Amino acid sequence: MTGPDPATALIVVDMQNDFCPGGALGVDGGDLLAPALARAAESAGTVVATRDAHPADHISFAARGGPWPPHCVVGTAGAELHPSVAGMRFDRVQDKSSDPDHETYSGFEGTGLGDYLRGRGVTRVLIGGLATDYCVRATALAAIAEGFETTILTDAVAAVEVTPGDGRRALDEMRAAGGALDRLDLLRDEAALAPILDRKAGRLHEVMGAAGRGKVVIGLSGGIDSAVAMAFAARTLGPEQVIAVRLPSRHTEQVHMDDAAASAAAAGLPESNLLTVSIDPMVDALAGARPTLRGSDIREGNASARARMIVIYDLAQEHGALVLGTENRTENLLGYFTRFGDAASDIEPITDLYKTEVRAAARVLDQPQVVLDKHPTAGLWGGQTDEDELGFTYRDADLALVAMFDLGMTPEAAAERTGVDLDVVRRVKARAEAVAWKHTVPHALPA
Ligand code: VGL
Ligand code: ZN
Repeated sequence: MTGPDPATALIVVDMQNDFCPGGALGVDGGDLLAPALARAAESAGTVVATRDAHPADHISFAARGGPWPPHCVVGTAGAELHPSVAGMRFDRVQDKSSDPDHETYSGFEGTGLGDYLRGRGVTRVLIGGLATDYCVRATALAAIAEGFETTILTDAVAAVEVTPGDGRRALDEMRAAGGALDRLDLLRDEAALAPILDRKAGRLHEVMGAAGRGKVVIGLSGGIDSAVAMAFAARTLGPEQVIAVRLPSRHTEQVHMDDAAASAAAAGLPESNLLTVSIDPMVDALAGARPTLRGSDIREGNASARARMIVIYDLAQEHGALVLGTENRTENLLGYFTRFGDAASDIEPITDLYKTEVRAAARVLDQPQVVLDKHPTAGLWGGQTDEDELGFTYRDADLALVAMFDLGMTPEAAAERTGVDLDVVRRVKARAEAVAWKHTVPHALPA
């Protein structure tokens, strides 16, 4: 986005103290949106802030049977714009929902905002702010209904999530209604990932608490995914609580064993928490029972992944631990995993991070440079690299997947938006669609 476009307006929805952490209705991450909003503002000729502006006896408050605690009451500090955006230059600050007996989430309802924007020659609206599943949603749907070409900036919004998934569902609904989704940054960098890892830490504690377990076991390959999952767990639970196991086969090169050890050391694991278990006896036994196994790289690779799974689960049983998985979003969407092998786990800490983002997370977690720099490999056979096998680079795949799967773009729009070759985008899409069946484990057949 370059230079302000007079036909474009940015609507900054309800970035108020009460909707930010510490406020009456604080939204996780609401205080972190300002940099993205400021960047979006650079491309907009008009910038509008909306504010929830309730009277003290508003119908949406619990005292009157509504769903919310008192919030954004006019004249209170909670109703003020959050300090992170208070310095932005707004052409208009639009108060809304001031009628005590009427709840409205939309910045357009009864405010004259549509006429104001049209009067300034605005045809295109960008939307960010709070909250994705309430006022952003309603304001975006109203902007679409008013005839504005409407884009919701998914990295400049945050959701209340009364029910988990509400944010995603609201975005899908806005897109289905004719809105477009976009992001300031297609892939998240270190600065964006640091607070995400902090939030994941809270979730990990919750899961461990519910299961009544304090430890995790993880298979360490020497690659970046298991390094990041392990380092995140070590930082969150304490390094003594993480048992890492290297699971070499006769195909495993020494460099990966060394890199795994370097990762564990960087994460502060005591040496006694780094184990090594060869899977050769297991795979040899299987090859004895199934003599044609050795003739097929794919069969031997899958058998190896499943042998590792058995060892990891046995260690978890022995130590009263949960199994920590290592799958990233790129591998997940591309089906680049073995069902009941590397895909088997109790907890998946990085399954929402694209490969490129896992690398950024590794920097947040101070993982060694050798691990950051190496070519990703499933290590199924010597010299193998994932990118050769997939036929495109992870960076291109990540950009194409974000554009198509997170933002709902067509392959043509995705190629245009990301700069990735249309032929590569189409191949990524074809692969993701062909392997979508792998995500359901197992397929039940209700009659
Ligand atoms: C909002 C809940 C209640 C919002 C306003 O701004 O999204 N959410 N009032
Ligand atoms: Zn409200």
